[in-house]
Amino acid sequence: MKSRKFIDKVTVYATSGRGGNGSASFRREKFVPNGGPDGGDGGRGGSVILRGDKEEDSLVRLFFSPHQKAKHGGDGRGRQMHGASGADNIIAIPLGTEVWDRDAEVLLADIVEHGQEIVVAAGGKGGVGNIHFKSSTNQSPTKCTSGGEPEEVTLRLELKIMADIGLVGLPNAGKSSLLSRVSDAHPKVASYPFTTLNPILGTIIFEDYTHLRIADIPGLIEGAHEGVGLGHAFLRHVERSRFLLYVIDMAGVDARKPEDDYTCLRDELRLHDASLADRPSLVLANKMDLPEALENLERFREETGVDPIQISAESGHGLDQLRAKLHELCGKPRL
Ligand SMILES: Nc1nc2c(ncn2[C@@H]2O[C@H](COP(=O)(O)OP(=O)(O)OP(=O)(O)O)[C@@H](O)[C@H]2O)c(=O)[nH]1
Ligand SMILES: [Mg+2]
Repeated sequence: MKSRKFIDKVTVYATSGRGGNGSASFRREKFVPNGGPDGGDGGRGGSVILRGDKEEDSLVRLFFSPHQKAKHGGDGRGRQMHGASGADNIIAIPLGTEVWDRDAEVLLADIVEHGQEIVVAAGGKGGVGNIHFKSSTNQSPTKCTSGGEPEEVTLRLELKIMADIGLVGLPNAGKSSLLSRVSDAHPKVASYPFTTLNPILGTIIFEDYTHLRIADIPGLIEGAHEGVGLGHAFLRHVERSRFLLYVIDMAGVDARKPEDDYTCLRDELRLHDASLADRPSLVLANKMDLPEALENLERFREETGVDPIQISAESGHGLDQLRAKLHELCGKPRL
């Protein structure tokens, strides 16, 4: 499987282009002794612009080239020649990226739509040529202005995946197994905890061609909201999911009690962000192919008052019903 570094936070140093200088020049033509001023204006400097792009899914490119510059404007010249504008530097970033001014700690923009733009460093204005300073009292002005200074800004970009559905569960609960069965993603599945080290996005495509994006995040453990384990760094990726799927290992393969797992998950989410506990959700009882699962299910129902949807990510049991339910519940998909 192609492995790719997952980068969800980067520092970017953006510098716009300087404006071109205005020119102080005089017309020189045969038989025209005092031709008057003809110095053109400088071109505007290029801006550094961030633009949301639905095809982008990582900040990895910026991670490897954090210094982003735009071109300087050209200087104005004689014969009223205007300097060329400096080209903008337009950078495509994934939807769900927060753009922060790193030093001021101010949120500049939250890029959530395809094509949404923010100018993070505006190009310097072009200087004015002496042609504009001619007046009745000054027919030969030598005055012109310099181009505007470039802007420099240090940004922090933070990607929060925008999935329709977020999978949450303890390590080994079977989240990645489920993702690989219902979506087009093929995450690594293994019998040891913390197999998944980065969030993984998959797409579920339905028969009517609508689709939902589903995010698998590394397993959460108790204390995750305080930074224990791996999941804490990724909890923010579920913040934007419209819908949560709690994946519970109902067979208790790792000698845990499923009802404790469920309580632990809800607590961790609530402590991370109180609104997450109220997010629409479904509880999935996974590993129902194992005999212990049936026994545990009774107790789980009694203790939590929740009647989970029974599935087996291994045998495929219950997955068609689950897909149908997701289709129905998530309503209009976010395209
Ligand atoms: N018997 C059975 N085993 C399952 C089922 N689903 C997953 N497993 C097994 O459980 C183990 C963990 O599965 P994963 O899908 O890697 O679990 P995960 O929740 O993604 O784990 P982390 O990435 O570590 O958080 C693997 O050995 C799977 O084969 C199931 O429905 N039945
Ligand atoms: Mg996994």
